[in-house]
Amino acid sequence: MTHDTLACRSCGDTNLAPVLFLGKTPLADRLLTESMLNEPEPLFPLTLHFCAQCGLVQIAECVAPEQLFCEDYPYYSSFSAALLKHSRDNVEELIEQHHLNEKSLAVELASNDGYLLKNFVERGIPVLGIDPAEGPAQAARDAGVETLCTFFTEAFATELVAQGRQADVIIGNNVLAHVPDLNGFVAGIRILLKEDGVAVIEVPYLKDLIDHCEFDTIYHEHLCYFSVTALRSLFARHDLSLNDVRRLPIHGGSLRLYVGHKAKVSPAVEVLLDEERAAGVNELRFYEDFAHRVERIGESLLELLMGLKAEGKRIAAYGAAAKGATLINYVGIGTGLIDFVVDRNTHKQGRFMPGQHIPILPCEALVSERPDYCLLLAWNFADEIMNQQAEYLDGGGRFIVPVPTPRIIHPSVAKVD
Ligand code: JHZ
Repeated sequence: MTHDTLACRSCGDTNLAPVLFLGKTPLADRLLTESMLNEPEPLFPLTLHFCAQCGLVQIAECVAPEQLFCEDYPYYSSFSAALLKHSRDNVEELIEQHHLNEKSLAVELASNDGYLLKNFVERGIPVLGIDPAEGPAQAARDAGVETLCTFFTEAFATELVAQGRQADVIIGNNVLAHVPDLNGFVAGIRILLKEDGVAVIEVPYLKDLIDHCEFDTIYHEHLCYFSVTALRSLFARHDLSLNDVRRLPIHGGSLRLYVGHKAKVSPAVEVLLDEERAAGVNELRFYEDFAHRVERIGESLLELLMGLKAEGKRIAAYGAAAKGATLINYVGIGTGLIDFVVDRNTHKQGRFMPGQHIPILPCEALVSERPDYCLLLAWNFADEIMNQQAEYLDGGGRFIVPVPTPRIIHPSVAKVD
């Protein structure tokens, strides 16, 4: 882990204000095998900081990317139907709007298991996936998506261009937050993108994180947390223009950015910048009660779970998500409260949650074991999961949503905010 002089990953300013300390937590996607349970588990501090100079929020700690993403990375995008649909719709729209054809090239940075690029492949549009995680990269290749297993950097972009590979479209979903050399990564995008190409980038939205107190989305993979204000200045530093932006519900609230060489800025950008100014997103006061709100969620969730346990109820959890690891470790939810976690991702089943060592089972365990309550760690997919778990709900099972306020969801209330 590195943490020499704390400087903003975007503008370099060293005057950063701490806003939240989540204690020392294990790596969120380092799911343990049975034989790892008796080994010491690395713990790293997790501290959120705000840069008043450019508005970027970041964690102070930087765990080596090789340690985070290369060793047995268990996250495979294709296990959520909602995410697959979201990605397909994105691709369809890009093909239409940019008249992509068999002479175009679509590159995805952090292409994972090919969940998105396969849609271009189906339409006969050449693709290139880039992802450092061997397992997901191999799954993408098996699905017919050309994938290079490596990190995307400025130097790598230069190499691709030297080979004659420049992109009409660059997709980068949920990757910008993961990159230690943020400026090098964006410089790479500028190099790889054709003169009239578009970079389409999705990031979880900082304003949603703070407004809905989604503190569990903070973990060591996520180095940065972005506002439109911070993003615009990041791209401008590399002569790229943030031309359009949309707010999307995915992952608890995200931004989709459309970035190009030439400035053609839609009014939506100014609207969001105004909203951020009005809400004070670029000022420290916006973050001042965040730590206190996080603490209250932790206390009230613990109280809720302990109360149910005292009544003799059995509790499980749904989703061995990275955010679930932050939640259970920060709050201190272990095997005394939760019997098991279920997850559809076959690469996660049979493993144990980091820190708390709760076993991960297939989703069928909810019906066969019939826990009275199920803590929804993957709350961002609440609708999809509740629809899929009709049998558990019909049998009297109930879900608990942890954020923004811990509460038991009744089946009639299918929609979760
Ligand atoms: P999910 C991921 O974080 C990974 P995580 C990453 N760190 C990132 O940046 C963010 O997303 C944005 C399972 N599941 O995707 C699949 C079911 O079992 O919310 C996952 O293990 N059944 C790169 O890990 C987990 O839940 C289902 O029906 O916090 C969800 O994890 C569905 C829909 C999901 O994100």
